[in-house]
Amino acid sequence: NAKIKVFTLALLNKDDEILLGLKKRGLGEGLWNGFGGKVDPGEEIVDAAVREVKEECGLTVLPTDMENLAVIHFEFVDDPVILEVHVFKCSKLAGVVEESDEMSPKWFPRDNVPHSQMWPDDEVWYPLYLSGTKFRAYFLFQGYKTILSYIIRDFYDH
Ligand code: 8OG
Repeated sequence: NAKIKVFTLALLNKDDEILLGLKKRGLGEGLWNGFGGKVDPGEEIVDAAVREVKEECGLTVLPTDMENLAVIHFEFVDDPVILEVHVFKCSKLAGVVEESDEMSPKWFPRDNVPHSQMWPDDEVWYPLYLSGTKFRAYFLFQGYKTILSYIIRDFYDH
């Protein structure tokens, strides 16, 4: 009787750079990450991704410009809640980057992001993002820092 909570995560590119935000509160506080959050009841996942980008860094993106790069499931030992994170890639950005209550945004070279201050699983799948390889993944965590096991497979394998 696991309960699935659906989240979005947007990786925003401009030339050879990626925009990351330093999370100021909540889950992942103190870590650099893409922009995203919980999908509201009845909301399309891609629309939630677009909304969260606007709320967290001020940029405007279009649903049609969001490429669904990955779906990642996270399970935490002794926690019945499974996180299902839909990862989108977008390189058509409009507007001006602004700090929000939740995130302090900063551009990084795409091939030089601060992995020691990011979720530990990111280092595992980031190369797939860099090479544009769509994937599905599952990570089993103990707490928020230790990965006990993981599986990565092709996006189109079922
Ligand atoms: O609403 P809130 O900001 O708390 O949503 C959490 C965000 O963090 C959401 O965008 C999904 C994202 N997220 C996780 N786990 C992981 C993870 O292991 N790696 C990365 N990169 N993002 C994650 O919830």
